[in-house]
Amino acid sequence: MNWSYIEVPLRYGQGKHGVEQGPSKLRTLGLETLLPAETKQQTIRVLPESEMINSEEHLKRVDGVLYTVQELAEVVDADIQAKRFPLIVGGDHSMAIGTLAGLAKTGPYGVIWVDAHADLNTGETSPSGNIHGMPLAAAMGMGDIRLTEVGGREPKLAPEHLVYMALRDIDEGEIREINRLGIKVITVEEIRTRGVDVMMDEALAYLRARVDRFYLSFDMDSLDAKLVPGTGTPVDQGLTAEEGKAILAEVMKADDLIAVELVELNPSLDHDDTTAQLAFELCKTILKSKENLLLESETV
Ligand code: HAR
Ligand code: MN
Ligand code: MN
Ligand code: MN
Repeated sequence: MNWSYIEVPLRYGQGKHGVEQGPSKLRTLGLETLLPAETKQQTIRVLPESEMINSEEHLKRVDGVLYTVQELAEVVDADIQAKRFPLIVGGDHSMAIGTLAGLAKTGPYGVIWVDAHADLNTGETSPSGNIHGMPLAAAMGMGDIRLTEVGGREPKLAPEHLVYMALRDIDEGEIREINRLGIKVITVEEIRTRGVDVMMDEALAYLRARVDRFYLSFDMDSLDAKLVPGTGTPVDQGLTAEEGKAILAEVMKADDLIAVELVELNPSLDHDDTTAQLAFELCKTILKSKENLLLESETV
């Protein structure tokens, strides 16, 4: 398998400094040593703060977000067309506007969104105006036209092609939309009582009845707040580190998985690099599991 490693040092989707250093922190911890030989490595450009023009109350730092996600969409599209498997690291979750738009260029796909948050706000429903709470709405064609038209006019994702995992901090407007659209939600409680394997099987069966490929987006705040001081919006009652790793290990076995994304590591908020170390472990789980699979299939 040909890997693509994409760094997205974006922070404009939310208000806290430091999340832009997620990719460089992972490199400091030795990420490069995990990348298989001949991995294509790319870093997406970020608008310098001095060139930021447009920040609106309901859509904060929107031009900064747009600048980066437009390039990310092109890079992801090029990777998929070249049959590379992108591992995309952030950066705040607004970057997924680019990932979702890039994937949509080559046709329909499913999404597993592992996150405490639904990221389904629009400028109108958002309590914060932060775009990292909006990528899924934008991909479904809801909200400001500048966000919905990244990568083309048509919607990039259908609500029935989305499965949430570990959701537990949802805004009123988002609850309304999840119910209206009938989006599938898997809770931490279900993962804990029925097991990661069973719930992943359920998520995959749901998606495979509808689409022939999917990607997984992993927000660090899906993990329990106690484990991730180094994320911008930690939420209690989240996944354990083992559950997070098991989700990734399990999903990496799927040969219809086309990309993985890991977001919202903020080294500036971290305590003794514990969140960064955990994010590094998760990247290791992602990168090593495919390698092992490859070895297994080669020895059969
Ligand atoms: N739902 C809230 C908002 O829209 C908080 C979103 C926060 N954070 C994320 N995204 N990390 O998953 O502002
Ligand atoms: Mn998120
Ligand atoms: Mn989140
Ligand atoms: Mn702290």
